[in-house]
Amino acid sequence: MSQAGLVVRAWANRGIAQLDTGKLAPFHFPRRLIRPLPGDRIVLDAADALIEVLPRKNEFGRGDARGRFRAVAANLDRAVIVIAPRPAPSPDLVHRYLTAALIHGVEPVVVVNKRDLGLREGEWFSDLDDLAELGYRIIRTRCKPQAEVDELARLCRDGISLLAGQSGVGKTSLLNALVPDLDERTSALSHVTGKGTHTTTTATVYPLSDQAGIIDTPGVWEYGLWAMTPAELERGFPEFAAHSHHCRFRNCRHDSEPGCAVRAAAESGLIPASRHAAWLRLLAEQRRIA
Ligand SMILES: Nc1nc2c(ncn2[C@@H]2O[C@H](COP(=O)(O)OP(=O)(O)O)[C@@H](O)[C@H]2O)c(=O)[nH]1
Ligand SMILES: [Mg+2]
Ligand SMILES: [Zn+2]
Repeated sequence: MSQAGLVVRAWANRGIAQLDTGKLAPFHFPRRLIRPLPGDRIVLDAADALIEVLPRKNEFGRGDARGRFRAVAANLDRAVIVIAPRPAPSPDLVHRYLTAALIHGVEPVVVVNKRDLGLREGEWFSDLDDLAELGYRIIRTRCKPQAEVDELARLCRDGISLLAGQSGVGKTSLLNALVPDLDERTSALSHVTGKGTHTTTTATVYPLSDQAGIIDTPGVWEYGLWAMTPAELERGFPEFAAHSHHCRFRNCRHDSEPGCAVRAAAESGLIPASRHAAWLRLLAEQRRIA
């Protein structure tokens, strides 16, 4: 008899699934199958061996040290990009995450945490207004002195949300505020996972309901993109699309080519100059990755 479930954690050739009965089940998988990811829907046999990973609607991931794509999770409904005034975001962090989400067809949401610190956003992250103007969703939260996360909680009620962002911005604190019985879930999970596993570096799904779950991505992420073509990178800048087909050259990189309509749009304020500047930095970064 087979059983269906959701992968909540996977490492080496093992994982933990939340079965549709609600039970947590450890499973193992043969190497010939694709590696299951947190967020995957799977089928196990009666001996808890993996039979099938159901088709994914998307993957979300990052570049490794050699510039190759490494998937972190699957079947996301949104990527929650968490930033805070402390630690301040590195210059292109948000643009990188946005690009990764948009390329994979995952809705990005920028969460500005630690509102209680009272620091003016324009002073520590001047691109935020431009992102709001382009229509990217921005939600402000705080976890201290008491949590204020209602808008984010409402959004996360449906589908799978992945919390991304550099270490220290408050991802785990947000998870605590969003998942009511987090302590019990965490201890149930570590009981099934057993000792000797690097649970502090493994992405984990915390189910909220049949319909929803939140993925925390622990560990220190200096988030980097993977090697990709300029055309792929440009999918991370959808606001260029209305202009780029007026560029003189079909393969225009929107750098210093003559007749570049994207550069002209940035110079005349039709698209934010900060996004064009971010594009040029990520394009240069691609040359280093490749
Ligand atoms: N002042 C303030 N501190 C916060 C807030 N959220 C989290 N922190 C603190 O920031 C630190 C890092 O939080 P944590 O949730 O571990 O961040 P993570 O590394 O992204 O998971 C901890 O000391 C938290 O108490 C907040 O909204 N305001
Ligand atoms: Mg954390
Ligand atoms: Zn151009």
